[in-house]
Amino acid sequence: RISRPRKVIFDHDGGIDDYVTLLLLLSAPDRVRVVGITILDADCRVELAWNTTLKLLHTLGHGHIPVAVSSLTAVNAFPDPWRNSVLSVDVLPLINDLTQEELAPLRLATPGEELMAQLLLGRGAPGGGGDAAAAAAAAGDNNNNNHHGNDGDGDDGDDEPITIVATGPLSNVAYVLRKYGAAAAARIREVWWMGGAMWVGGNVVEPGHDGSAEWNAYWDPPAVGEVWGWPSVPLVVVPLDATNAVPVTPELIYRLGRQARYRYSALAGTVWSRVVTWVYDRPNEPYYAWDTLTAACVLQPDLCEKLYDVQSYAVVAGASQGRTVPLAPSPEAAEAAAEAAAAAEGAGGAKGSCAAA
Ligand code: AGV
Ligand code: CA
Repeated sequence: RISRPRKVIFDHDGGIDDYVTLLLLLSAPDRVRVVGITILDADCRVELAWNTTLKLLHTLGHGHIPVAVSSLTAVNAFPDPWRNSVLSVDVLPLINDLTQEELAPLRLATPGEELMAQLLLGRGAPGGGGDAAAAAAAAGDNNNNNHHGNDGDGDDGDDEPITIVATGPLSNVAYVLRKYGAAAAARIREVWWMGGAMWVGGNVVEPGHDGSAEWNAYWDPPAVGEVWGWPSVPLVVVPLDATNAVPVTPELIYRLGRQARYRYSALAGTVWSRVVTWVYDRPNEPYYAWDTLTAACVLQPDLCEKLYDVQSYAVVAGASQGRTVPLAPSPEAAEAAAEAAAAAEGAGGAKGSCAAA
């Protein structure tokens, strides 16, 4: 069956895996059309992340995609060493054949959160008429059209809802829903979010925190609840429960090396090489392809073998700040418990007989 590529807003936060995720999203134009990119000043130095994103786009012939930096700020900031690591991608010779002067005009003055609103409520969007669309347009940057023309800002006459792939904190999405309400919600096909930790431990290691939160949730805990509070906005969460299965290993990078004649593979392998030594430095908590798994599931839904309907909430204060708390036991635990109960019954309730089962 031939279906059109889905429109995607890539809302990232400049981490190392966020760039591999960008490569992945650009690499499958038959499935995904990236209509805009917003960057949050979270797991990066945002000025560098902006340049790096533009350089990657330019290098791969996608210079028309609008890119804007959000003005929203942290509740709990990322550690500086992680934010600094974007420099190791920004300097890659493979993406640096353009000068600062060539880069400068590609920078939009529009705040990222407003670019997101504009892309959703674009002029041609039926749901986006009235005040909201006018406000979005007014908040915009007059230069926009110079850079992306009508290629994907939602004003190209089709009203297909847009998928948001969010690989950082949910602040931009929460902002847009808060400010533009149902008009914006109606234009969102789905939000795919890398974040949270449901039935596994978190990855925040900070004084005064109990370690139960995942960083994207911890950076802006209230944003999680705000987005989750929109029942009409379908949300697919890819939490640490899933991403723990995808550490960045030398084997992964060797595989990309064997297909390095393809530009995307060469670039992806090179970007991953910046974090591979984590397998030695922190064997129990290496770098993961967190965000990349999330985008991979958008491109290829059957990768996602287990998709659960989960009721949960996010903790916004105290030692568990940013923790995402599911309201039921994990489906695996529930299944195992049911099996154990059945086995115990089958064995006449004999003690110990269910362990082997
Ligand atoms: O918690 C995972 C999120 C992902 O969006 N980010 C990194 C990914 O881009 C935060 C993060 C957790 N641990 C990290 C992180 C680490 N060790 N280094 C950098 N970022
Ligand atoms: Ca990220």
